[in-house]
This record gives sequence, C-alpha cells and structure tokens, in this order.
Amino acid sequence: YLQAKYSDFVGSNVKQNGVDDMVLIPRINEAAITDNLKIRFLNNAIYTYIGPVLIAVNPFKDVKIFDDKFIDMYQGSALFENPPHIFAIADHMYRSMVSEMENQCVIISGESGAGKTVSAKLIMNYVSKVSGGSGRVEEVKEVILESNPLLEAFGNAKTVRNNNSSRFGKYVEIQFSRGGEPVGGKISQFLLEKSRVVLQNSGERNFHIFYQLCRGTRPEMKAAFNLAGPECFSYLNQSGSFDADGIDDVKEFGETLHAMEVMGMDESVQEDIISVLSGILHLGNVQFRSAAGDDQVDVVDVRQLESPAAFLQIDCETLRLKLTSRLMESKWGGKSENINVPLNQEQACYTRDALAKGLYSRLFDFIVESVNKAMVTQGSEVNVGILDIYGFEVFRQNGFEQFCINYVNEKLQQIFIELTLKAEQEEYRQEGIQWSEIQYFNNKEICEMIESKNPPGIFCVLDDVCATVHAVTEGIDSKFCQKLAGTFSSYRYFSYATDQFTISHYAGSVQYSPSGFCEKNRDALNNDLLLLMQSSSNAFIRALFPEKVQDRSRPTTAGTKIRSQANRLVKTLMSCTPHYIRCIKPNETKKPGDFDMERVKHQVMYLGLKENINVRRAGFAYRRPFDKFLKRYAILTKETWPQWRGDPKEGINHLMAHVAMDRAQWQLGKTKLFIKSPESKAFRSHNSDRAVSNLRSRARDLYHGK
Ligand code: AD9
Ligand code: MG
Repeated sequence: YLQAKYSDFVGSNVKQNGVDDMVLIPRINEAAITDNLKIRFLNNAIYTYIGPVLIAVNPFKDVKIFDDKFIDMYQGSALFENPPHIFAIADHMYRSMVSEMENQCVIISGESGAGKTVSAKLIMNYVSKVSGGSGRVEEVKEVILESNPLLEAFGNAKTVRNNNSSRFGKYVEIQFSRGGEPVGGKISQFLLEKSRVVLQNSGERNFHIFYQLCRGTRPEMKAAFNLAGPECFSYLNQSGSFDADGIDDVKEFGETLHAMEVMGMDESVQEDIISVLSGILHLGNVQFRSAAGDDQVDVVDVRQLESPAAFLQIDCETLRLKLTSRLMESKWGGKSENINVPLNQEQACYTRDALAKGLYSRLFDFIVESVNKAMVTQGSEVNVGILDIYGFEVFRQNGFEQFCINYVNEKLQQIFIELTLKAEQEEYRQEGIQWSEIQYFNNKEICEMIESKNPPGIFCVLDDVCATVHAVTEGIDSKFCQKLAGTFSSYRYFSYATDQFTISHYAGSVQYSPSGFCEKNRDALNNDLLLLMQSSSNAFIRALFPEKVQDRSRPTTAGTKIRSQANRLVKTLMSCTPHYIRCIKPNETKKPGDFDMERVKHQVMYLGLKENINVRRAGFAYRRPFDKFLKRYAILTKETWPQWRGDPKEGINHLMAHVAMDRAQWQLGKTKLFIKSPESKAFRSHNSDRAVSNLRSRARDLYHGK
C-alpha cells in the first residue's frame, strides 16, 4: 500500500520527477531550481530538500499525503529514507529533541498565502500523533491542536492574497517531559492587525469570528444580541466581501465554540465574549452628524447607542458623551478645571473606532492567555517551537501594518542568513576548515535601517515624531514622512516621493503611505475611553481594561513593542536547534496545477535558495564538538567504551576508521568534527545522514546484544 502511495506521491517515473535534494542539482542557477520545483510540483511532489531545509510549494489542493499511513511511514526514519516530506522534518526535530535533550524550533517562512499556517498545523499534528502519553498529556495535546481553530477565528481573515490570512504572528512552544511526552505549551503572539476591525480593503473581510457570529449563533442568541446578517453592520459591509471560498462560517463557529470549551471557557465566558463582539459590531453602527454651520457632532439617532451600551454594559448617556466629546484640562487665570470639549465628525468616528479596536485587541489577548492557561505546566525539560507569522505582503496601499509585517519577515530572513549562510562559513573559518567562500545578499542593512537605535532607524524617527507632536494633528504623518526623507535619503534601500516612501525589502520593493503611521504607532486608548470601559457593570469587560489611568503617561508605542518582540523572538530562536521550512506560493490564482515560473523564480531568488545550495555543497552538514560525538558513539568500539581517555582527535579517528567513513567526507576542526553533505549521487550511500544513522543503528544493535 505504501509503495503504491509512494509512487502516487512522487510520480512513477523518477527520471521525470526532478531531484529531491537540490544539493544534487546538476546546474545551480535560479532557472534550474525553478524548473526542478515545477517538475516535482506537477507530479504532486510538493516537497523538496536543500540538505535539511525543506522547500514546500503550495499545491492548493489535497495531495493526500498526510494521513496516518504517512505518519507511520515517516516515524523514526532518517530524512533520506523517504521522499521529502514535512513529516520527515517534524520527525527529525522531535527525535533530535528527545535524543539530544536540546530545544528545537522550526522557522516557517514564505509570503502571504504560501502555506505557512497549514505547515505549522501539520507539524503540530504529527508531533501530537507520534508522542506518547495519556491523561494530562492527552489534554495538553488537545489544547494545542484546538488552539488553531480558536486563534484562527479571531486572528485570521480573508485578504486579497489569502482567504485565511494570519493577521497576527505566533510562536507556539510545545513543552516536553524527559520522556518526550507533551506536558505543556506556551503561545507568544505578535502584533495583531487590529485596524481590520474597523476597516478592510475592498474585497477583504474582517476577522472570521464576526461572520461566524452573524451566521452561526443559535436563534435565541441572535435575538438576545440583536444579531443579523453581516450586511447589516457597518464594520462588515464596507469592503463588499462577505464570503470566503473554502470557509463555512456556520460550521466554523461550532468549531470555535468547541475549542473554547477545550480551553476551559465555560458558557458564561463564551457569552461574555459574544457580548463584547456584538458590542463592537453595534458600536460600528453608531453614526454622527452635526447641525449646519456647526462643527460639534451628536449621534444621528440615540437608539443606535442602545445595543452597544447594553452589550458592553455601560451607561448609554455616558457612551454618548464619550463618543462626542473629550475631557480636557483647561487652565484659565491660574486655575485649572476639566471641561468636555466637543468633537467634530472625524474625531468622533476616530474615537468610536479606537474603542472598537481597543476592545477587540484586548479580547484577542484574553483568548491567547486562556489558551496559555489551559496548557500551563509546572515543569518541562525541553521544547519544540513552531513559528508561524504573517508572510511578507504588498498591497496597492501599504500602511503601518504592512510595514511591521514586512519588518518581522525581514528579521526572519536575517536569522536564516545568520544561521545557514553566515554562521556556517564563519565556523569553517574559526575551525580552520577548508572550503570556498560563497557570496550572498545580506539584508542586515535593511533591518538596521528600520530598527536601529543609534543612529535612529525608522521606528525611532516615528516614536520621535509621535512624542514631540502632541494630539492627533493633521499633517503629523507627512511630518513623519519628511523627517524620514531627511534622515534616510542617502540610504540604498530607501527612497522617497511626495508623501510616499519606498523600502527595497529583501523580498521586493514596497511603497508605503505614511497616513495613519503615527496614530497606529501611538496605540493608546485615551483616558476617557479607559474610564468608560472600567465603568462597565460586567466584570469580564472591566478585566480587559486593568490599567490605572495615571500609569499611562508614556505608553509603549506599537513600533517599540514589535521591535522588542521581534528581537526577543530572534534570541529564543537562536538558542534552539533550528529547522527551516521555506514555503513557496506557485501562483496568484490560488488554483491547483498553476505554476507561474516568473513568480516562483522571484521567490527562489529572494529566499536565497541558490546560495543555500552552494553553501551546502561547499559545506559540512553534520558537525559536533569532539566530546559530544565521542560520548554519543562511545558504544561502537571497546576502546571508546565507556569513555575515551586519550586525545579526542585520536578517538574520533579511531571511530571513523571503525565505521569506514570515506576520508574525503570529513574533517577535524579545532574543536569540532565536520562531516560533509552529499555532493553527487555517488555519495548518497555514504552521506552524512546515512553515516550518522548507521552509527545509530549499530549503537541500537549493540544495546540489544546483536
Ligand atoms: V499568511 O502569511 O498567514 O497570509 P500562509 O499562512 O503562508 O499565509 P496558508 O497556510 O494559510 O498560508 O495557506 C493558504 C491556503 O493555501 C490554505 O488555506 C490552503 O487552501 C492552501 N494550502 C496551503 N498549504 C497547503 C497544503 N499543504 N495542501 C493543500 C494547502 N493546500
Ligand atoms: Mg498564515
């Protein structure tokens, strides 16, 4: 059965199937790499290796290679034994964690719609299937798996690039016991695109949960929360898109509720959540108008305030006051008093939307926290981290959100460069290993231009403008843009045209419109709104707004937050053994079988796949400090068992001679042993994975007295 599946999967004619590890590709250039991916893609072989790096081309169809039979096939086998597969990476990662007792992470990158979230879920599924356990372990597994539909309901949305686009980034750590059983987990989330709550581009949708709510709630709930079809709500009906292909909102609402139960959110919490969501939708329907010749607004119809006030459990009249005026300190003749300054139309809409965004983002934080609580553990030995962020994206209009998203992607590319291209070569140099240097494009300069503190990068300039120009004044964004132009005009990766600035990202140029940057960066809920929400008679809602008013003189800006989150993430990732999945989006049509050569070639280029292959070919796939290696394979010979006492290098020479490792395949550095990667088919039977695997199976046999 598996053989039959196998040939289904890779295509029956191997010759027509390209090479499955592109280290073996005869000519190394972008066209040849793209051709190879295409041949494989058309044969349903969506996965290809570059050494240990997995390239995944989104098939946009069910390729039927993820069922339990495939899990069995990949479990416990070495990478080269089966066709390239995400399960092989997951298995390798899990086994390495258990055998080395070292934290592992998998960095999944690729542009929007390339398949990162699907990949992340496949890995979580695999790890959950192959790791043992019962009782609490089963519970933890369920929480981890069910966190996906829950977070996707609240954090994903249809964009023009992807019907289920992640609008937040997440790093999921699955924590294991020494025996390799999942005992807990932790999710860190990155900057939710909360502006989507109040505004979506044409053809896009708000977060899935709102459509689930409008369409999926029971009739009595619908009545209780005044819910109706999405076309009735201003926050849902402006973009002209109510449906997303492949998404069944009614069915998914059921899954969301089930997931909430798994997280231990009981019916009353579920109702609180629905109440907040309904409150947001109804708040969006509040409209303002002003009498002719007057700037000052009032709500068009006070009845519009009834639903939001009821579901947020706040006083209707206070809501009206807070949406149409702002409390300000006024100094007059040495005295100071607080007066309500009326708002104009634009300010009132802005205030309403700020409240909606504030509510939603705090609700989202609450949900992530609930997931974390449900899988918290007292102690764990090691973990596997899975990184799934929003992919690089370019729209017709790009704002602060795209800027942050693309910045995080820039940082991930930087990690890839640091760890696979730079670190490898630097290590060879340090260890005195012979190799030939490979040139590659390093995006470090772009990262620095964005995040550097000294000299000030783009985030610093933005913070500066936000701190010095008070209130949301008109023209603050163009002030920011001009300041950028002044600061970065001589930079290679920056250019400026009237009220637009362009950054040449590693993955392509993006033109940003500065409009909204300052407000979104400031990201502060004004004290009036904070107090308003703290006056809610619902404890759940009050708990979403715990901060004290006086604490908030200098709120952290969104830019500072994402920058420190990104850098913390980099530190975490750098402290783990990394694995990489590089997702490729084959077309813009989201259709199966459509392979757009130019688009793929562009991705092959910016992902640095050619350089990746070159470094691999020049380099050494396997490296271990002498003592670690000796300890690990001590059992193979009686001279090294239980411990090698002499010079470590001699010990290794002895072990290598014992397993008859080809001398051209390995080198001794100053502190580490290096074993090469395969360079041609002739080497495959001697390649390092196999050599290591042979060593392991010999060790296993010896243990079992064979
Ligand atoms: V974004 O940056 O969050 O906008 P992702 O996460 O990279 O993006 P996602 O995983 O959501 O993309 O994949 C997009 C769509 O492609 C999915 O909804 C599936 O319809 C399709 N897809 C992706 N991977 C696979 C796969 N392995 N098999 C089948 C797939 N379909
Ligand atoms: Mg995603």
